[in-house]
Amino acid sequence: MVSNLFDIEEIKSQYNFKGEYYDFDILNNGHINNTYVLNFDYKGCEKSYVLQQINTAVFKNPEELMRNYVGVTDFVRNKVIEAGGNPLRESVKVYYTKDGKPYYLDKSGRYWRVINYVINTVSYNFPDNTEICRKAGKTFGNFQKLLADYPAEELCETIPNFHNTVSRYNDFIKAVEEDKAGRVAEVTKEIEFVKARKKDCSVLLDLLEKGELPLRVTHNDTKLNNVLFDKKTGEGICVIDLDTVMPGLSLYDFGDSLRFAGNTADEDEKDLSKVRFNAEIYRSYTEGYLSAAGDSLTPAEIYYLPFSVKLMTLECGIRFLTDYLNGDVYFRISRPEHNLDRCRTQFKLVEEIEEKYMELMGITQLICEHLK
Ligand code: GN1
Ligand code: MG
Repeated sequence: MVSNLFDIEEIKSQYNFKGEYYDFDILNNGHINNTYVLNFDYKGCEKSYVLQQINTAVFKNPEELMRNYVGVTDFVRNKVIEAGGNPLRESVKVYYTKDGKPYYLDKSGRYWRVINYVINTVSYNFPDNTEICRKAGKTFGNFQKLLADYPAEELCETIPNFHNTVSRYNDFIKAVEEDKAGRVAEVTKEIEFVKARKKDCSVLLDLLEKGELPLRVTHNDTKLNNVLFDKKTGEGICVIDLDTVMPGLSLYDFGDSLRFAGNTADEDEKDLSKVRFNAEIYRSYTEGYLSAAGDSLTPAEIYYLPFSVKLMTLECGIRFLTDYLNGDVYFRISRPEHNLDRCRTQFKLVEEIEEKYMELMGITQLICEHLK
């Protein structure tokens, strides 16, 4: 069968899949890559693989990206094995093509990769309860620790300046000046919102430059739906979506997680009265995160935890707004004002975080005292 999404016969001819292919599901949780689950019948049992088309407009060097990806997944798998875990459930595995490559470049120039499908897991777009967040915090905290001795010099920057908020701000200013899609006039309020917070954009980068925050190997895309939870035990078992594992700040990962999980509504909710920042989610995520990663963090990294949530939320809002101004060329959208709606939820959250700032500082301090 040839779907207009991918040619299964061509893909099948490249890989040693086990069993007879029968159908596929679309897994489009993310805004960037196209992801499918390929289902096979293997001796009467279902055997599935994940097929992803790498978005080369976003990841301009897919071959370097796959070098990172294999390096990181092999490293994590070895750590899981050392710890006596189950590598096929607790880590991502890249399948190689018949000619020994970790990706397949098809005739039309599209890059594909195949990875393991972890059965009996669930992921959440929305935290049903604070326990899920505590577990997500623990899982990302562990992941952070796991990568602590990864040789950072071996990693390429798959997207240069990915969480460089100053560079994101400059891209935004450029988009305003160019006004490619003729949308500037309708978003003056949002533009002013960003300009009023220009100073925030450089805070963490200045600390990094002064040597007050350490450069680490980080995930950089720590949305809740990038953790797989075991359906039976409910524990977070595997971190996925490893395209942006690069040198970065631990605060990027922490802040981005809470940007997403701390929101009481969806990232693209139109009704802003539903968008609040949930301090209880902050508390449980931070408890989980610090219980796993706390002893490897510096006091400065801990002090800036609440600030990082504000900054990563502001940065994400800036990115959505920039893309809206540029005519929606980066994030996948499914309605005309999708990026604008996303930007507005992020800015509403920034306001909420600003209001609750002292409360979040207090929660963090209390957690640290308990953990001592
Ligand atoms: C993108 O594809 P997804 O949804 O995992 C983006 C993240 C943003 C996120 C916002 C490579 O991630 O940086 O935070 O959308 N990934 C990339 O939802 O740009
Ligand atoms: Mg992602």
